[in-house]
Amino acid sequence: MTAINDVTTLEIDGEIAVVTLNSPPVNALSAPVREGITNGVKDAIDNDAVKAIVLICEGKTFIAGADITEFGKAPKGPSLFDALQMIEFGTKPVVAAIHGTALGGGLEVALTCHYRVAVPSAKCGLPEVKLGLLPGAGGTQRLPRIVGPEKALEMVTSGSHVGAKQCLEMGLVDELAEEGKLREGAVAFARKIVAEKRPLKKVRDLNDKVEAARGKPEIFENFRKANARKFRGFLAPEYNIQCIEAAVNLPFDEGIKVEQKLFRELVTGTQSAAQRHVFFAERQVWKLPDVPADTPIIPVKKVGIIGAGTMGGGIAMNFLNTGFPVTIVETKQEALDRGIATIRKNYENSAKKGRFPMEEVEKRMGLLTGSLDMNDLADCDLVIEAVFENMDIKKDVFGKLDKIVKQGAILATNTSALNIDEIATAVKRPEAVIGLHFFSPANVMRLLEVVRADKTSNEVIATSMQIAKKIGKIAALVGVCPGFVGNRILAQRQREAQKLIMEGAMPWDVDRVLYDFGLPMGPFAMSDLAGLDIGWSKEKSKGETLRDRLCEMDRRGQKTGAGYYDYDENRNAKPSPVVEKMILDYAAEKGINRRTISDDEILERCIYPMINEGAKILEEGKAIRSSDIDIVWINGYGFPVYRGGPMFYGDTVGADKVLAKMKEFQAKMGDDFKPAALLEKIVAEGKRFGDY
Ligand code: 3H9
Repeated sequence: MTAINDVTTLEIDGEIAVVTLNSPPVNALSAPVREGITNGVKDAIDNDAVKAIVLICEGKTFIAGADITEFGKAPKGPSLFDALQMIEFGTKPVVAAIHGTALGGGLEVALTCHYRVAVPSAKCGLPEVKLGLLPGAGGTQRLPRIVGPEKALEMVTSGSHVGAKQCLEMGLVDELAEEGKLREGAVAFARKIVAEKRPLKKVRDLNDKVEAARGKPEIFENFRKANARKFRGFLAPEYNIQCIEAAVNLPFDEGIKVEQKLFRELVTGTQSAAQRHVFFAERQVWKLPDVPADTPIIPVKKVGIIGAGTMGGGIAMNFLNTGFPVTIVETKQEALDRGIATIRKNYENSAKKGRFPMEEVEKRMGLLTGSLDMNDLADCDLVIEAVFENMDIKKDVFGKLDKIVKQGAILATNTSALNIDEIATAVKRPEAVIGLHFFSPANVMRLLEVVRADKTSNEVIATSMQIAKKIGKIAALVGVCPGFVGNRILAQRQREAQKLIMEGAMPWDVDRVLYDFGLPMGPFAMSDLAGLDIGWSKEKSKGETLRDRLCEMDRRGQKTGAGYYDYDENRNAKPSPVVEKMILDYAAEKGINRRTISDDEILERCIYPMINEGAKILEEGKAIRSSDIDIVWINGYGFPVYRGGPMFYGDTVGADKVLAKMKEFQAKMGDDFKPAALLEKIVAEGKRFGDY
């Protein structure tokens, strides 16, 4: 065996050369890996004894793509293009031996090889679109030549991973090797192609499938139309489509030029920078600097939930889905029955939609026990309280739990606003108390705010993070403060949105600007969806706020057919003349001189105070890092991924510009816009939010 460089070896096995890459964790195409491929393959070609070459990887996976950390930096070492040329135009067949995931640049390397062998558990995909990119090493030109343009469109715009068996059926893989015996299988395959004198099969020369689609622009137009909602705001899906179009309409080398041009545009743009930031943020968020990695984990075998309402039921489903036995407690039989029936109905609907077989419904329901007696929670390892948002009620529940639930268990609250330190005073074991703030609908939304109270133990924190991962959530560890991280930032936007409609904008103006910015809906459409009467009471309402007046008129949102908007029978929203008049009257009553408000002002007034609040959260240590705030807002509130979250967006705009606007607004409109000390510091030091 010869070492080609630190990450590559070359071994000669009779007439077969095996080039092995070993660059943990994922054999990404860093400069040494590119060098290893180029020189390893060259040495094998130069060796007269060698008739064919196998390219294989050590560790958990085949090459999982370009090295994302290299993007945005000056290029170093041999280019990927050189490595691919060495393989494709070499004089000896190269067989890619795939295990784990051949992704992005990794699959592009494999597609440039003359043959591909994979183990059945392997997966292939071009996930660049998720990083705001397109496959820039020939993937968009080679993939459709094997799988056809329709399937290629689907793969490059979804970034989905395709299993080896399906790859075999599609022709992406030539042969499956026995699981665990990839090297033997790939070497045997290489010997076979030598013995059979098979040609050097170059994917670039396969033209049948792309030619068959030539002159059929409707393939692309229909695809664009069918996915318009999904792709809204993102650049990369459209650029990927244009590359597949080029593969269909242009000769291979011309198509490559289109791919390279569009790749360069994306890789240097802000959307891809934002999406790459999110990729790393999603991995960073699990790392807790002050909770040691070897912190003991509490074994969680049984979960208890108090409250079978919308929240409690949704939370229970997360655990049932992943095989945890759950006991759910209510105070009244009727409420318990209703809660359990809703869970069953949700599962049955999912089964009907084909998400899982009907037997699965019974399997999951079989894990659920309903009870009216809190004593049934005694042997739970984790209890999550999801009762009415009222401090006295919560403290009462925790006081009872303290007496009932076994020592060592985690006592969690799903409060979205109450002070968890105060809740913890109701028990004699405050170290066991933590916030697990699920977002509604709790069985769907990916975000979980794990809220650490003053006395929460490291064991409880580490276990909560691990449980979050098990149930498929993305968890951010945050500290106790009003609204925690997500809702605290939301409050800034809601306040400004309300002020804006008094000062001169209409609800639909504010909503349009925020929708166009990329949010799934604006604040007023969101209020209508949630219901304006949450926390409103008819008896106490005195018409003091616009919301009071809307509710008093029974305009309580979508459910009553009217709220800030009027709704038709299909729940399509229309601006409401009634609301417009109400706003004008209300503003007149309050002596507000309405003025024209620009779209820029709407956006800056709604978003910059959010960024400023994020800075306050950081300076108070209520979030570990700026990127955790981005994770919260992307996964809990639909902040557009291609803007990287509010803090990354702040860096895109520039902290200095955010600060200048906050000061300008403060001078005109007061201390709602008082800049955070950290914002001032970041600007003074010429830093970015991302540095925190
Ligand atoms: C591309 O290929 C462009 C080309 O078309 C064009 C070129 C011209 N680079 O996810 P994990 C790190 S774009 C650098 O926790 P898993 C990751 O940050 C690329 N680092 O493991 C983490 O680091 P840490 C297209 C990478 O087992 C560690 O590896 N490819 C890369 O759950 C472990 O990762 C992709 O988009 C990378 N490419 O999942 C694939 N990938 O330990 C992206 C990972 O410090 N990767 N890291 O936190 C993945 O989808 C998953 O990592 C994978 C493994 C499925 C491979």
